[in-house]
Amino acid sequence: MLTDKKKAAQILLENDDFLILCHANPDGDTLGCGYGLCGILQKMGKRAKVLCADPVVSRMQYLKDSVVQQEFDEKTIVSVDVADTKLLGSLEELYADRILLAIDHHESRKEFAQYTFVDPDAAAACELIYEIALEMGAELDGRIASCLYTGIATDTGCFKFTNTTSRTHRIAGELMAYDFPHGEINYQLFDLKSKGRIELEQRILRDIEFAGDDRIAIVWLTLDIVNEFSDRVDTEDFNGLASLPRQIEGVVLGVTVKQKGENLFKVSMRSTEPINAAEVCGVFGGGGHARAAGCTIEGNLQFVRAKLLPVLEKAVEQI
Ligand SMILES: [Mn+2]
Repeated sequence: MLTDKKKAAQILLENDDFLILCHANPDGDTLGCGYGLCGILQKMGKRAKVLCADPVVSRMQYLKDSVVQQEFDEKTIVSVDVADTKLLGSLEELYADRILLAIDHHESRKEFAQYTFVDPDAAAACELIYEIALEMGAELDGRIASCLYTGIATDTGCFKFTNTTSRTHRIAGELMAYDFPHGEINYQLFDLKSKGRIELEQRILRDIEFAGDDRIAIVWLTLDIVNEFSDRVDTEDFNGLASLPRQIEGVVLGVTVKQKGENLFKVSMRSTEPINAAEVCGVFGGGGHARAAGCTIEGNLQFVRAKLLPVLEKAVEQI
């Protein structure tokens, strides 16, 4: 059943022994919600714990460290930032049909909990946790605020994405009234790179390919490069490369090609208006959003390159 933040607050106030579920392959929002809500409930004298199918990456470890890990038999299960029980990963089987309350902000989502509070206008689910906390009359502190702030900062790309609203800034501003190192957090989340990652970027940028009068930039992450760097970087360091080519002035179509197998390539595209990345990826059976999309192409490197280039060039031809 769909419900509102008043009822969500009431459910949290009336129950105890909470298990909070985050989605697998966790991002700052689901973890910020999980540990933030856990902190809020613990501060009210309730028992609460957080569970996620995958480990927390080191740069977000402070979220996990913000609460006391409690051991008890859970009675109330809440999911945060989870649009579909599939996204719970290995936890799906155990908990999917026992979730009392789902708090989420995804436009397209499945209803799986007894009560669902969803607000797609929220840039981050952490905005909703903050509003529910106010509704509950909960007392916050720096540690709780650092969790909720992290979710908002990460889901908005440090307040840069178009999903950022005045409400986002207002809530972030209210959270900043508590004592936590927001400058340090943003540095860790958005600027800090390992030495291996910088070397990896250097390696792929060495072979960056330009096409379509420099309006297309392509970077290749081949298996050779992955193997060369696998002992120097974390798996996490191979992510987030798709934004690199788009940073180049004049490039309207940034493409990152990751080799997944000898004859399997995953293509990520980032575009500038009016280039529709989803349409370009659609040529290869992929899809996504207008500004960010992806597809998979089978074949060896030469074959994939020969397939891809003319389609990319055609896409930038009309502008
Ligand atoms: Mn989110």
